[in-house]
Parts: sequence; structure tokens; C-alpha cells
Amino acid sequence: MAVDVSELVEQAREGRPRAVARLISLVEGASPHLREVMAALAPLCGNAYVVGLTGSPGVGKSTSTSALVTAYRREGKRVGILAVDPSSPFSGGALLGDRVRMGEHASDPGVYIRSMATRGHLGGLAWAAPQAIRVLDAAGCDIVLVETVGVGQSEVEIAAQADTSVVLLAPGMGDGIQAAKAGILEIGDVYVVNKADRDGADATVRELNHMLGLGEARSPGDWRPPIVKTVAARSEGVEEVVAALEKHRAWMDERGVLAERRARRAAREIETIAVTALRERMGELRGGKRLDALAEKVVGGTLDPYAAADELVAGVTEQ
Ligand SMILES: Nc1nc2c(ncn2[C@@H]2O[C@H](COP(=O)(O)OP(=O)(O)OP(=O)(O)O)[C@@H](O)[C@H]2O)c(=O)[nH]1
Ligand SMILES: [Mg+2]
Repeated sequence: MAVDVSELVEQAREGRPRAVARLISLVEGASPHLREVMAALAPLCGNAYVVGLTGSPGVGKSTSTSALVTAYRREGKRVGILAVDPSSPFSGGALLGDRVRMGEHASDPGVYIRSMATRGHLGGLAWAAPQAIRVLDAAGCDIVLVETVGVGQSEVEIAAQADTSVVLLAPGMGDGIQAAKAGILEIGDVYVVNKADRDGADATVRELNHMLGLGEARSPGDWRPPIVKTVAARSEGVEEVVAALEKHRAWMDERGVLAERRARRAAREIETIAVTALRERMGELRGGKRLDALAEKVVGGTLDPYAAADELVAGVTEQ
């Protein structure tokens, strides 16, 4: 099917949701138009503020996201939501519940909701999410909220892609100890103890506070991640979360940290694209004669594996 990329980008800029959806599909599906789309988007990006939300399953990420959207919409901001499921190869299905939970925003033209599965993607989350974020950014979103279930590496990856990372916990989930294990104490810029209507919320805050204080002694100007208690289901504490996000943004702006983070993010993105391309070509070579020939030489002792690798890399990068 013929695709007029500049027309699509134009329509997305006008805020047409179908054009936005189409563009995300193009970048997500690694279509032949991927490069053209990314080139068209490049000069339009850089306005959106990207907030990552992560935490264990069921902690209240979607409910919190929805409440945050309501708060930002009240300020007249355009909001993009990217719900990333790193454990599923299917887009949509597992996140159907989210559609329902976000239902109140589904018909709001100032809100884009998109779910994305990343398992099975070459490069996974690190490859797929930034491109969808770019589409939402170029489409004029002021805020992009990225929700990821905290499983394994995914929360670290999403934290690397966000301007500000929110880590959610809930009382009584044994989260405190798990938090330390999973290393989330290093990635949170803002911590939210949700379900504060349940017993044990204060204990969770205390425990978290204690663990955050155990790290290295901070210098006076350092960011100290705040802990906010919320009842997302009743939108309680959500204004405090918005305030904490604003504060973190201002802190980063003042110190040039935001620009630094974004540059690091771009560097990671370039690296991921390059490595993914190299892997693909290696894969093509693996089935071919070049690698076989090199392997034979290494076994025969006429070539050492480093020299063989150099030759292989040279072969991969020549067009
Ligand atoms: N009691 C209580 N329940 C809440 C609160 N916030 C969310 N819930 C409920 O907790 C359940 C899970 O909420 P979700 O927002 O779907 O949690 P999630 O982290 O997005 O879940 P996954 O995406 O499946 O990982 C739902 O039944 C919510 O209604 C809260 O503040 N208090
Ligand atoms: Mg969810």
C-alpha cells in the first residue's frame, strides 16, 4: 500500500489520532518506511516531557496513569500514553484492561493511548519504545507517560528512556525487600506508595525512606527522591505526584541534567539501532560461507579468533 509519509506527519501534527496510530504502526513494525518516518519526525521532536512509570504487576500503574492524565488535561496539556508490555509478543490483548481503565480518556482528542508489545522485537524495549515516543512527541504531546510492568531488565530500560522515572510500590506486597533486590532504588526519581488506603502504607514509606537513605551520602545540591503516598483509585495524592514531577524537571533544567539525560538516551538509541543492524547482518552471514570459512581457519590454526572477528566485522559493515 502506498504511504504518503509527509501527509501522515502533517495530519499527526494537526492532532488526528488515526495518523498518529498509523505512524506508530509504521515504526513499530519496522516497515520499509521506518527511515523516512524517522527523518520526517526528527526536526519536530524535543518538546515532550517523558515520564516513565514502573512497578510490580497490579501495583496501580494504569490507575495512576489515568489519574495523572486527568490532572494534566485540566492544565490543557496534550498527553500521550504508551503502555509497554515487555513479556508479551502481542500488542493489545493483555492491555485490554487498560483500555477500560483509561476509558474516560478514550474519546478525548487531547489524549493518545497506545499499547505496545516488545517481546520478539529485535532489540526489544530499547529499540521499539523510543520510536513510538518520538511519534507522540512530534504529534504535539506535552507529556508522554510510559507505563511498563517491572519485570527484570525492563524497568531499568524504561528508566533510561524517561526524563523522570516514577517507581510505584504498594503496601503488603513485600515490595520493600524486592525493591532493593531489583535495583529499583537506583532508578527512581520519584517514589509513589500507592494503595495508601490499605494497612501498612506508612510502614512501606518508612522502609523505603530507610533504604533510600542507606546509599552514599548526598551532596547538598543532589536530588533526593521524594516519596508520595497516593490512593490512585480515588485520585488522592495525584496533585502531589504532579508537583514532584515538576520539581524534578525544574531541578534537572537548572543543572543541565535534562540535556545530559537526553543526550545519553540518544546515544543509547543510536547504539541499539547499530547493534541491531549488525546482529541482523551477522545472522545473514551465519548461514553463509564467510563465517564457515573463518571458523575453519580458526580450527586449523591459520587464523586467531580476534583476527577472524575483525574480518567478519569488516565484512558486515561493507555494503
Ligand atoms: N485499594 C486500592 N486499590 C487500587 C488503588 N489503585 C489501584 N487499585 C486497584 O488495583 C488493581 C490494579 O490496578 P492497575 O492500575 O491495573 O495496576 P497496574 O500496576 O497497572 O497493573 P498491571 O498493568 O497489570 O501490572 C485494580 O483493581 C485497581 O482498581 C488504590 O489506590 N487503592
Ligand atoms: Mg497496567
